[in-house]
Amino acid sequence: MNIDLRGIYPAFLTPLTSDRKFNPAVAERMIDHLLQSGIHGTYVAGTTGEGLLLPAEERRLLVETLAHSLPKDKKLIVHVGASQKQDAFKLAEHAARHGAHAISSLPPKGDSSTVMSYYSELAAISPLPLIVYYFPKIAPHAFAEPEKLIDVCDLPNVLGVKFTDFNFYLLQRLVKRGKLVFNGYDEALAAGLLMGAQGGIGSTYNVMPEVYLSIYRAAAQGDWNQARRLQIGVNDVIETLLKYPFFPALRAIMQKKGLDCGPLMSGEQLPSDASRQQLLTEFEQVTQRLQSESRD
Ligand code: MN9
Repeated sequence: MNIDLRGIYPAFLTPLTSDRKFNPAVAERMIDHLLQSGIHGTYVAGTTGEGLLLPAEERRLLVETLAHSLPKDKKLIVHVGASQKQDAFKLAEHAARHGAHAISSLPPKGDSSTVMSYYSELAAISPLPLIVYYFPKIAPHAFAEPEKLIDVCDLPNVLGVKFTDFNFYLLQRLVKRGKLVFNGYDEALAAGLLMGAQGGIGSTYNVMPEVYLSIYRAAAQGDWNQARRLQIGVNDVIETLLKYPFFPALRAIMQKKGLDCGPLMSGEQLPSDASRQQLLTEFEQVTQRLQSESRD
């Protein structure tokens, strides 16, 4: 089986009701909105989608809702990482039963050998190919050295890596080994693509998918000047977003677009209404400039 999973994947913001239950109606509207921009698929229940904080039942409902809403040619990658590995294994089977295209997982807590045995069990059990999640900022001990990541990638049924780091040399080595690499830091998508990444997965893709698609297309055409120009523009937006509590900020922007994702499972919020207003004003100003630049 060789499905083509290359492309641009928003890390789906799990919409919740005011009592913090998964909200399928908003999820359907959100995915329709993202599909209109031409995204290739979505990555659900990861860090951005708060997969680890969602009860298993809600995670399953999220996957079922999106599997049902996505057209045949669009792809669904399901993050199955959980605090108990048995839960991750069950979620992997569930994702396969519902027509997802790949699974992914953050590494478990522990050293490189714990991580290696976890991924080898998960990859063996999973009916779907596995995308390893390399994110040294939040899992600094998972891979003691680059070779450990390469060893995990060489396991059977490991298709690729969600690569959230700025070590582009390592990224390129993974590509050279035939791995599908998704760039993970939105602020460096163009750089990741230049070094061989075949797509990107990102949280800020939710609020400006069209710009990331333009970067992807420019890169595919070898128009690196254009890719860099767009990246520099998009980074002004990211810089603005990172001044605020990040996930609440993304949700405030979606709400402004008419897509109310509700509260976060974590309970994190913007500090005040004034801060929300300030964020929305700054976002508006900085994206207006970007929009005029990104018209291809
Ligand atoms: O890996 C995302 N990471 C998290 C993907 O959500 C924790 C990125 O999209 C970053 O949020 C983004 C901002 O730093 O690049």
